[in-house]
Amino acid sequence: MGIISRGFSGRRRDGGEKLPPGQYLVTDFPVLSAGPTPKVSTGTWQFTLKTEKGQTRSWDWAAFTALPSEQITTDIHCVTKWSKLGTMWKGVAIDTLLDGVDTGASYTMARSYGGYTTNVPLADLRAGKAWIAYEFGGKPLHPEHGGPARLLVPHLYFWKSAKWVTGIDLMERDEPGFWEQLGYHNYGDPWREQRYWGD
Ligand SMILES: Nc1nc2c(c(=O)[nH]1)N[C@H]1C(S)=C(S)[C@@H](COP(=O)(O)O)O[C@H]1N2
Ligand SMILES: [Mo]
Repeated sequence: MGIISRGFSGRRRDGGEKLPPGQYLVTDFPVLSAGPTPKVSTGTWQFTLKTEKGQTRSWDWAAFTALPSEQITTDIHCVTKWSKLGTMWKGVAIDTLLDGVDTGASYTMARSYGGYTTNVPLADLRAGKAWIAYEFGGKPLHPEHGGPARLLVPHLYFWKSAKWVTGIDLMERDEPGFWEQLGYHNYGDPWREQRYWGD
């Protein structure tokens, strides 16, 4: 092994670089929404986990924010080519929501207030890889960035991190979500540059 370290936070998947291929660094936090920001108050907010057999578990805001939470520091990568390093979030791990849930599903669909959907394999939401985040930079998540709460799946392109999330459906068969039907890659690994169909 060499002794030269190229990154202060360790090796990345390509062997040291922090930016996946084709990405550039931003220091601001761009807002990318396919439609208007839905008005969702914490008083009416609900999150529902639904299994492939139709069983549901729901939390209101008080119950959700009483769940064990984690601080997450992570890089994020948008398919429009901006990346932001070291973003800081607070949220509930999907593992926590799945604890004790009986499922044989391999796929999921995240559903948002306003109708946005995105599909993610269940394995990509497990093992400390994804959260429902409700704070950014120590403050409540701003509505433009998905507040009250959004899905955070930082190892995939950021369109998979559904803003204003209100549920996750567990599914036996995969289905494309909103952008995935419109030409975005079904999986979306930034390190393999899976931006569009055929990548
Ligand atoms: N509900 C919803 N979630 C969404 C989107 C959207 O339009 N609606 N856009 C996606 C895309 S393409 C990106 S890059 C990120 C942008 O998140 P940001 O606006 O907080 O940067 O949210 C993702 N989640
Ligand atoms: Mo995006």
